[in-house]
Amino acid sequence: MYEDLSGKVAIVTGGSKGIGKAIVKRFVNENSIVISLSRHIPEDRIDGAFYMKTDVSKLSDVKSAINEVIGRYKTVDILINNAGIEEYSNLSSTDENMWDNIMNINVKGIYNTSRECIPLMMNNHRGNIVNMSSVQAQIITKNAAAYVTSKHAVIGLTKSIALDYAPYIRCNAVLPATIDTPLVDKAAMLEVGNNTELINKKKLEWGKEHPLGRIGRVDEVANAVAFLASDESSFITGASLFVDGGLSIKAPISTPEE
Ligand code: BMA
Repeated sequence: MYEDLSGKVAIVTGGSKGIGKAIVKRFVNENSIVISLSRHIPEDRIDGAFYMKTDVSKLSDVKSAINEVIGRYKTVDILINNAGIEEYSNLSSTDENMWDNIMNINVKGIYNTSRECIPLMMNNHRGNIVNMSSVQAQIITKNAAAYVTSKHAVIGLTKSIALDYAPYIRCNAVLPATIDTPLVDKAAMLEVGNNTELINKKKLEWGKEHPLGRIGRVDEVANAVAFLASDESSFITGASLFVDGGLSIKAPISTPEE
Protein backbone atom coordinates (compact mmCIF):
# COMPACT_ATOMS: atom_id res chain seq x y z
CA MET A 1 0.00 0.00 0.00
CA TYR A 2 1.13 3.54 -0.74
CA GLU A 3 -0.56 5.91 1.69
CA ASP A 4 -0.17 8.97 -0.52
CA LEU A 5 -2.40 7.35 -3.20
CA SER A 6 -5.36 7.49 -0.83
CA GLY A 7 -7.96 10.06 -1.94
CA LYS A 8 -6.14 10.85 -5.19
CA VAL A 9 -8.21 11.14 -8.38
CA ALA A 10 -6.81 8.60 -10.83
CA ILE A 11 -7.91 8.15 -14.45
CA VAL A 12 -7.11 4.78 -16.01
CA THR A 13 -7.62 4.30 -19.75
CA GLY A 14 -8.46 0.84 -21.05
CA GLY A 15 -9.62 -0.12 -17.57
CA SER A 16 -12.23 -2.64 -18.70
CA LYS A 17 -9.98 -5.68 -19.02
CA GLY A 18 -6.49 -7.14 -18.82
CA ILE A 19 -3.76 -4.99 -17.30
CA GLY A 20 -6.08 -1.96 -17.10
CA LYS A 21 -8.60 -3.84 -14.99
CA ALA A 22 -5.85 -4.87 -12.56
CA ILE A 23 -4.69 -1.24 -12.34
CA VAL A 24 -8.25 -0.09 -11.57
CA LYS A 25 -8.48 -2.75 -8.84
CA ARG A 26 -5.10 -1.80 -7.37
CA PHE A 27 -5.94 1.92 -7.14
CA VAL A 28 -9.37 1.17 -5.64
CA ASN A 29 -7.53 -0.90 -3.01
CA GLU A 30 -5.24 2.09 -2.43
CA ASN A 31 -8.41 4.14 -1.70
CA SER A 32 -7.91 6.36 -4.74
CA ILE A 33 -10.92 7.76 -6.60
CA VAL A 34 -10.66 5.70 -9.78
CA ILE A 35 -12.27 6.55 -13.12
CA SER A 36 -11.90 3.98 -15.88
CA LEU A 37 -12.22 5.20 -19.47
CA SER A 38 -12.84 2.56 -22.11
CA ARG A 39 -14.74 2.02 -25.34
CA HIS A 40 -16.91 -0.63 -23.70
CA ILE A 41 -18.20 -0.60 -20.15
CA PRO A 42 -17.44 -4.09 -18.80
CA GLU A 43 -20.07 -6.25 -17.13
CA ASP A 44 -17.70 -7.37 -14.39
CA ARG A 45 -16.86 -3.97 -12.93
CA ILE A 46 -14.59 -3.39 -9.95
CA ASP A 47 -16.65 -2.25 -6.95
CA GLY A 48 -15.84 1.31 -6.01
CA ALA A 49 -14.53 2.36 -9.45
CA PHE A 50 -16.38 4.69 -11.84
CA TYR A 51 -16.69 3.85 -15.51
CA MET A 52 -17.10 6.20 -18.46
CA LYS A 53 -17.57 5.10 -22.05
CA THR A 54 -14.75 6.87 -23.90
CA ASP A 55 -12.77 6.22 -27.04
CA VAL A 56 -9.32 7.63 -26.19
CA SER A 57 -8.49 8.05 -29.86
CA LYS A 58 -11.29 10.64 -30.20
CA LEU A 59 -10.40 14.05 -28.80
CA SER A 60 -14.06 15.06 -28.40
CA ASP A 61 -14.77 11.91 -26.34
CA VAL A 62 -11.72 12.53 -24.17
CA LYS A 63 -12.55 16.20 -23.66
CA SER A 64 -16.06 15.49 -22.45
CA ALA A 65 -14.98 12.59 -20.18
CA ILE A 66 -12.21 14.59 -18.53
CA ASN A 67 -14.44 17.66 -18.16
CA GLU A 68 -16.94 15.46 -16.41
CA VAL A 69 -14.26 14.05 -14.10
CA ILE A 70 -13.06 17.56 -13.25
CA GLY A 71 -16.65 18.74 -12.73
CA ARG A 72 -17.31 15.90 -10.31
CA TYR A 73 -14.00 15.41 -8.52
CA LYS A 74 -12.45 18.89 -9.04
CA THR A 75 -9.06 17.61 -10.15
CA VAL A 76 -6.99 14.85 -11.74
CA ASP A 77 -3.92 13.75 -9.79
CA ILE A 78 -2.91 10.63 -11.66
CA LEU A 79 -3.31 9.64 -15.31
CA ILE A 80 -2.59 6.06 -16.32
CA ASN A 81 -2.47 5.77 -20.10
CA ASN A 82 -2.96 2.05 -20.45
CA ALA A 83 -5.37 1.63 -23.41
CA GLY A 84 -3.74 -0.21 -26.27
CA ILE A 85 -4.36 -2.67 -29.09
CA GLU A 86 -2.14 -5.05 -31.05
CA GLU A 87 -2.57 -6.41 -34.58
CA TYR A 88 -0.15 -8.77 -36.30
CA SER A 89 1.19 -7.61 -39.62
CA ASN A 90 4.43 -6.59 -41.33
CA LEU A 91 4.57 -3.16 -42.93
CA SER A 92 3.48 -4.30 -46.43
CA SER A 93 0.34 -5.96 -45.21
CA THR A 94 -0.57 -3.23 -42.73
CA ASP A 95 -3.28 -1.26 -44.48
CA GLU A 96 -3.83 2.40 -43.72
CA ASN A 97 -6.83 1.67 -41.56
CA MET A 98 -4.92 -0.79 -39.33
CA TRP A 99 -1.97 1.60 -39.06
CA ASP A 100 -4.19 4.54 -38.10
CA ASN A 101 -6.19 2.50 -35.64
CA ILE A 102 -3.12 1.28 -33.75
CA MET A 103 -1.38 4.66 -33.76
CA ASN A 104 -4.58 6.50 -32.82
CA ILE A 105 -5.30 4.34 -29.78
CA ASN A 106 -1.75 3.55 -28.61
CA VAL A 107 -0.13 6.96 -29.21
CA LYS A 108 -2.67 9.66 -30.04
CA GLY A 109 -4.77 8.41 -27.12
CA ILE A 110 -1.94 9.44 -24.79
CA TYR A 111 -1.66 12.81 -26.54
CA ASN A 112 -5.41 13.37 -26.15
CA THR A 113 -5.72 12.50 -22.46
CA SER A 114 -2.44 14.13 -21.43
CA ARG A 115 -3.22 17.33 -23.28
CA GLU A 116 -6.48 17.59 -21.37
CA CYS A 117 -4.94 16.85 -17.95
CA ILE A 118 -1.55 18.60 -18.07
CA PRO A 119 -2.79 22.24 -17.72
CA LEU A 120 -4.69 21.28 -14.58
CA MET A 121 -1.72 19.35 -13.17
CA MET A 122 0.60 22.28 -13.91
CA ASN A 123 -1.84 24.57 -12.14
CA ASN A 124 -1.83 22.25 -9.13
CA HIS A 125 1.98 22.09 -9.28
CA ARG A 126 1.49 18.32 -9.03
CA GLY A 127 0.66 15.44 -11.33
CA ASN A 128 1.70 11.96 -12.26
CA ILE A 129 1.40 10.22 -15.61
CA VAL A 130 2.23 6.56 -16.30
CA ASN A 131 2.21 5.32 -19.88
CA MET A 132 1.92 1.68 -20.92
CA SER A 133 4.64 0.85 -23.41
CA SER A 134 5.98 -2.69 -23.93
CA VAL A 135 9.19 -4.68 -23.89
CA GLN A 136 8.61 -4.35 -27.64
CA ALA A 137 10.01 -0.82 -27.36
CA GLN A 138 13.37 -2.59 -26.92
CA ILE A 139 13.28 -6.10 -28.40
CA ILE A 140 10.63 -6.97 -30.95
CA THR A 141 8.62 -9.81 -32.41
CA LYS A 142 8.07 -10.23 -36.13
CA ASN A 143 4.90 -9.06 -37.85
CA ALA A 144 3.89 -6.34 -35.44
CA ALA A 145 5.20 -3.29 -37.34
CA ALA A 146 2.58 -0.75 -36.32
CA TYR A 147 2.35 -1.99 -32.73
CA VAL A 148 6.14 -1.98 -32.30
CA THR A 149 6.31 1.54 -33.77
CA SER A 150 3.57 2.72 -31.42
CA LYS A 151 5.26 1.30 -28.33
CA HIS A 152 8.57 2.96 -29.28
CA ALA A 153 6.66 6.22 -29.73
CA VAL A 154 5.22 5.89 -26.22
CA ILE A 155 8.77 6.03 -24.82
CA GLY A 156 9.53 9.25 -26.74
CA LEU A 157 6.30 10.86 -25.61
CA THR A 158 6.98 9.79 -22.01
CA LYS A 159 10.40 11.43 -22.07
CA SER A 160 9.01 14.60 -23.67
CA ILE A 161 6.28 14.97 -21.05
CA ALA A 162 8.80 14.25 -18.26
CA LEU A 163 11.21 16.92 -19.50
CA ASP A 164 8.71 19.57 -20.54
CA TYR A 165 6.64 19.53 -17.34
CA ALA A 166 9.31 18.88 -14.70
CA PRO A 167 9.47 19.46 -11.82
CA TYR A 168 5.70 19.45 -11.30
CA ILE A 169 4.62 16.44 -13.32
CA ARG A 170 6.45 13.13 -13.27
CA CYS A 171 5.90 10.85 -16.24
CA ASN A 172 7.21 7.29 -16.62
CA ALA A 173 6.65 4.27 -18.84
CA VAL A 174 6.04 0.63 -17.94
CA LEU A 175 7.30 -2.03 -20.36
CA PRO A 176 5.62 -5.39 -19.82
CA ALA A 177 6.56 -8.58 -21.66
CA THR A 178 4.04 -11.38 -22.10
CA ILE A 179 1.29 -10.94 -19.53
CA ASP A 180 -1.73 -13.19 -19.04
CA THR A 181 -4.32 -10.95 -20.72
CA PRO A 182 -7.00 -11.17 -23.44
CA LEU A 183 -4.46 -9.50 -25.79
CA VAL A 184 -2.01 -12.38 -25.31
CA ASP A 185 -4.83 -14.96 -25.48
CA LYS A 186 -5.72 -13.50 -28.87
CA ALA A 187 -2.09 -13.73 -30.01
CA ALA A 188 -1.96 -17.38 -28.92
CA MET A 189 -5.29 -18.11 -30.58
CA LEU A 190 -4.07 -16.72 -33.88
CA GLU A 191 -1.20 -19.21 -33.71
CA VAL A 192 -2.90 -22.35 -32.41
CA GLY A 193 -6.62 -21.83 -33.08
CA ASN A 194 -9.56 -21.39 -30.76
CA ASN A 195 -8.69 -24.22 -28.36
CA THR A 196 -8.20 -23.41 -24.66
CA GLU A 197 -5.82 -26.30 -24.04
CA LEU A 198 -3.57 -25.33 -26.95
CA ILE A 199 -3.75 -21.64 -25.98
CA ASN A 200 -2.60 -22.49 -22.44
CA LYS A 201 0.18 -24.70 -23.81
CA LYS A 202 1.35 -21.85 -26.04
CA LYS A 203 1.37 -19.46 -23.06
CA LEU A 204 3.46 -21.95 -21.04
CA GLU A 205 5.87 -22.18 -23.97
CA TRP A 206 6.13 -18.38 -24.18
CA GLY A 207 6.65 -18.30 -20.42
CA LYS A 208 9.74 -20.52 -20.76
CA GLU A 209 11.35 -17.87 -23.00
CA HIS A 210 11.31 -15.44 -20.08
CA PRO A 211 14.26 -15.95 -17.67
CA LEU A 212 11.78 -16.11 -14.76
CA GLY A 213 10.23 -19.11 -16.53
CA ARG A 214 6.65 -17.93 -16.89
CA ILE A 215 4.46 -15.21 -18.33
CA GLY A 216 3.53 -12.34 -16.03
CA ARG A 217 0.34 -11.64 -14.11
CA VAL A 218 -1.69 -8.46 -14.50
CA ASP A 219 -1.30 -7.60 -10.81
CA GLU A 220 2.49 -7.65 -11.23
CA VAL A 221 2.17 -4.87 -13.82
CA ALA A 222 -0.30 -2.98 -11.62
CA ASN A 223 2.29 -3.12 -8.78
CA ALA A 224 4.81 -1.29 -10.97
CA VAL A 225 2.23 1.30 -12.01
CA ALA A 226 1.23 1.97 -8.39
CA PHE A 227 4.90 2.41 -7.42
CA LEU A 228 5.51 4.92 -10.22
CA ALA A 229 2.32 6.84 -9.36
CA SER A 230 3.24 6.99 -5.68
CA ASP A 231 5.68 9.23 -3.79
CA GLU A 232 7.91 6.20 -3.27
CA SER A 233 9.25 6.90 -6.77
CA SER A 234 9.63 10.65 -6.14
CA PHE A 235 13.02 10.99 -7.92
CA ILE A 236 12.06 8.89 -10.95
CA THR A 237 10.86 10.60 -14.12
CA GLY A 238 11.19 9.86 -17.84
CA ALA A 239 12.13 6.30 -16.95
CA SER A 240 11.31 2.99 -18.59
CA LEU A 241 10.47 0.30 -16.06
CA PHE A 242 10.59 -3.21 -17.50
CA VAL A 243 8.14 -5.69 -16.02
CA ASP A 244 9.29 -8.48 -18.26
CA GLY A 245 10.57 -11.44 -16.25
CA GLY A 246 14.01 -10.64 -17.67
CA LEU A 247 13.01 -11.10 -21.31
CA SER A 248 14.75 -7.92 -22.50
CA ILE A 249 18.16 -8.92 -21.09
CA LYS A 250 18.30 -12.32 -22.75
CA ALA A 251 20.22 -12.92 -25.98
CA PRO A 252 18.88 -16.00 -27.81
CA ILE A 253 22.40 -17.47 -28.15
CA SER A 254 23.61 -20.55 -26.33
CA THR A 255 27.00 -20.74 -24.61
CA PRO A 256 29.02 -23.77 -23.43
CA GLU A 257 27.80 -25.22 -20.14
CA GLU A 258 30.16 -24.63 -17.20
C1 BMA B 1 3.69 -7.43 -25.66
C2 BMA B 1 2.75 -8.04 -26.65
C3 BMA B 1 2.64 -9.49 -26.38
C4 BMA B 1 4.01 -10.14 -26.41
C5 BMA B 1 4.95 -9.39 -25.49
C6 BMA B 1 6.38 -9.93 -25.52
O1 BMA B 1 3.77 -6.08 -25.87
O2 BMA B 1 3.25 -7.83 -27.92
O3 BMA B 1 1.79 -10.07 -27.36
O4 BMA B 1 3.92 -11.47 -25.96
O5 BMA B 1 4.95 -8.03 -25.80
O6 BMA B 1 6.93 -9.84 -26.79
